[in-house]
Amino acid sequence: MSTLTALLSVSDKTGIVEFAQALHAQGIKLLSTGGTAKLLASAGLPVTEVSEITGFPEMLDGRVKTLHPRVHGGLLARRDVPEHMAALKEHGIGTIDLLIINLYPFAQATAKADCTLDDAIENIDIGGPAMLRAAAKNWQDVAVVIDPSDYPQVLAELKGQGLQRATKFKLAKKVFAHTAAYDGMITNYLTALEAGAEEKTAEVPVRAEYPDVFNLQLSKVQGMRYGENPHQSAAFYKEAKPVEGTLSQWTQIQGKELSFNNIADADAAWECVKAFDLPACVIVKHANPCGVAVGATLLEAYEKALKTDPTSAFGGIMAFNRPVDADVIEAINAHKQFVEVAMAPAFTPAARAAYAAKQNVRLLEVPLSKLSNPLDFKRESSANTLDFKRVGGGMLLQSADTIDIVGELKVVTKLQPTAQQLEDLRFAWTVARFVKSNAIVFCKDGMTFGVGAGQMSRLDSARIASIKAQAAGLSLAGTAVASDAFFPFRDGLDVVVDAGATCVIHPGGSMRDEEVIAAADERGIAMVLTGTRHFRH
Ligand code: 93A
Repeated sequence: MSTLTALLSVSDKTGIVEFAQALHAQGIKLLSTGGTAKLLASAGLPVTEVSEITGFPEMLDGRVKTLHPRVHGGLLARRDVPEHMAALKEHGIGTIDLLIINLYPFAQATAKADCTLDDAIENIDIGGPAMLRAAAKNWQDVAVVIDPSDYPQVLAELKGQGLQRATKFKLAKKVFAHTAAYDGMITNYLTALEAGAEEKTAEVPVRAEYPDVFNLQLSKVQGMRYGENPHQSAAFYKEAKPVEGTLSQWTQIQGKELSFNNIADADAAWECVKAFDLPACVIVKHANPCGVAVGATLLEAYEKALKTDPTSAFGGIMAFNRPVDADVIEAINAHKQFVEVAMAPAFTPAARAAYAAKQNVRLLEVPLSKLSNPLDFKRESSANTLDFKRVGGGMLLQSADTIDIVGELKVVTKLQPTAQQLEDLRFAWTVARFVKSNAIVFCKDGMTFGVGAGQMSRLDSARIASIKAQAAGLSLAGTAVASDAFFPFRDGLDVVVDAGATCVIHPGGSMRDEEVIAAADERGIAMVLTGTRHFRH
């Protein structure tokens, strides 16, 4: 077989020397652009600069490096078409069989606060995508690697029977997804620029309104048998660079394939359980927590969380914020609680063994963050940064609701909450953030006592929460209540106080705040305002 040629041209040079060394060891000829060539040469690799084969120096500040028939001819010529090969021969052009590229870092450049329009424009890669698309178009003859995670497979195949057709096709598909996303990113950035950005001088930073969105590069992880309902088709996509500690980094250690609803509910449970520092357990049904508790141990947290609403917890999705040991699994089994998905940063071997008989239960390990000690994780840093909502013919985009309380809590009643009540109120408030609006959450001693979710009236949510607590045999006497938004009238407050609540936390800000606060004084309870609202639709 004749010698293969690889062209390497990368902005992010991580791992490129090692990869090039491995290619060289396979007898592959190395061709490269300025900066990449310099790095490879300094590592002692024999490398030919693209400018040597084009006979042109890199010009226009590097804007024209590889845009040349000697490069594109070598990429695009079909090896099975004699006329193509004859043309290469006639013009003295060699084939390029492997292309390793990553593009100018447009996303990183535009994410910087001091990025000017000129900086953004200079970070638009032209030659890279042109080569990528050429190689991907000619995928049968050229292997094109855009993603370093593909390096090992490419090397393994080169060392074995040569690059497989299926692999080359897969690599080409990735390229078109990548260049499409790259161009989409540029379009989005330019479209979202503040008015008049083009008039600003080169020194003045220009900002797109939502720079973070441009970092989202999604790739398909799995198709699903169906979506929310059996007649809907569905797939799960993962971000190229997900925030540490978010769901998509799961490893499934047992159980059936995750369904659309499993993943949606698992996300709700995981985001909620991460909000607690103490050992915590969250049970979710239909995207709402139906039991949340903290305890000295996970076992205690689980037993408490289950008590909130054991009926709804059946078939629930459970999340824990500490490694789960066998005692928790044994307790789940003792309660005969059927679980769809259980997730934690880890399941000990004993915990796995305790669940081994129930192979249909899906167990997911999700790293809380890269920190070795799960207790060290930072609440706010491990949440998604963006939220999307699909609407007819468009999409709503917002920064995620990741903050718990901004600033200080404000006590507005004559009665001050006790230290214990304040703790219960904070716990209730944290839970309420993860309950669909209108949310009313009764809590006590680090445990939910009643959750009213997703009602069109706050009053109904309050009623439902107390009905559910009664159904679970829980007394609401002395509970703390959180409401995700203010009480528009005193009626909602009266319902929770009638049910037994002795302190309430809510954002405040209603036109009738005074009336509601007077009602709290009249009923002899403590009321605390957060100033922050947590609608969740
Ligand atoms: O400026 S470009 O748009 N014009 C080109 O002809 C070209 N060829 C490769 N950008 C070009 N590249 C890009 O240069 C690659 O996509 C890669 O990101 C980068 C590598 O440059 P260097 O090897 O000099 O560090």
